[in-house]
Amino acid sequence: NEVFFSGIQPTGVPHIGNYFGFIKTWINHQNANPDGTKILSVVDLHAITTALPNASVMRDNIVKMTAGLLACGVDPAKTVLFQQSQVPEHAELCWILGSLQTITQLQRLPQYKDKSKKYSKGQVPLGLVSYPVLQSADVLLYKGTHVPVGEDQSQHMNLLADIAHVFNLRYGVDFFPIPKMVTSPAPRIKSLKDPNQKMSKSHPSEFSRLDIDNTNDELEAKIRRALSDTNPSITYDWETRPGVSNLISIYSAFTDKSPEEVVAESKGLDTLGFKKALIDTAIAHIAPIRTRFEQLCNDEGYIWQVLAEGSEKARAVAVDNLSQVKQVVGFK
Ligand code: AQP
Repeated sequence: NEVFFSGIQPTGVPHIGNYFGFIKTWINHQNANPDGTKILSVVDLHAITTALPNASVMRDNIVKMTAGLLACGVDPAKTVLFQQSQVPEHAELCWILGSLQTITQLQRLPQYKDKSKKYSKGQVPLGLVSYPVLQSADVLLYKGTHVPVGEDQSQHMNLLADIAHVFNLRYGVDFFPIPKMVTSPAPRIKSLKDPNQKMSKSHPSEFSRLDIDNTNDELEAKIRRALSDTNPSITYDWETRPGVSNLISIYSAFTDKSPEEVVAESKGLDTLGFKKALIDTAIAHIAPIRTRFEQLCNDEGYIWQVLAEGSEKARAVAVDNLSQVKQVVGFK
């Protein structure tokens, strides 16, 4: 019995990195497998580990992320789409799994190292350290077998498999399946301003990313200002031309063509000409999503209703599985 589970943080509007790295993979699976179990969470408990927005910003971010997922094609009739904090069993299982983890192992993870850098010594919140344990609890609470995520999550997915294995070993049971990571064929999308960093919702510069609610003018301005170099020709080489290679890889993600095909098609274009072609492609793909997104954001009642119905369905499974976990651990 395959159970697909994944989560996305309500830390802003989804950008094309989220879309190509994760949302599109989810939607393809959702539509190709109408019968399998598919559970997708707006992980608000995770979202407070890096920033503590005030309540109205938090609510707004939950609405925007949910509307973004629906606008991209997540279908609540096929996917259980729910709000993590409304299923308290996530935090309870996180506590149990946290007792099987060492702080040293968690502090070694690259995402922790990266995100903890912005705090001064001694100020890193506990939630940031235990983030991957909560992520593991999210998946295992539903006995997830497959986790579609961007490849930037691979270390966390190794940890998840390890935690499931250690739990089974510690209690001498074959309780949790060992979940498999499902990645998108698209490479990690990099920031438009700094191709050494991934494109990210929480990056302070709007110009570092293309969001699914950007207007045509915004898309044009962002692509025009994206980092390239002084070589006018279009060639794909991450070592020497990371900015241009990122633009080629974004174009290839939009068009489902390989970077080599994109380069061959772009013969004769200079960087500006290529950017113009990318602007047209981005507008053609993003404008219809933006229109749906705006309609959905105008109907907040509908968004909260989708989440409430999803959370009720998710909770029924979570309560049952956590009760079994408690039995295994000896809490009852
Ligand atoms: N640049 C990216 N390229 C490919 N995939 C990406 N993902 C994120 N950025 C890229 C994938 O999107 C999914 C949801 O991510 P998340 O919101 O849970 O957290 P994140 O990875 O931390 O994403 P962001 O955009 O960078 O958010 P903030 O700035 O809030 O931390 C994941 O499957 C991720 O792999």
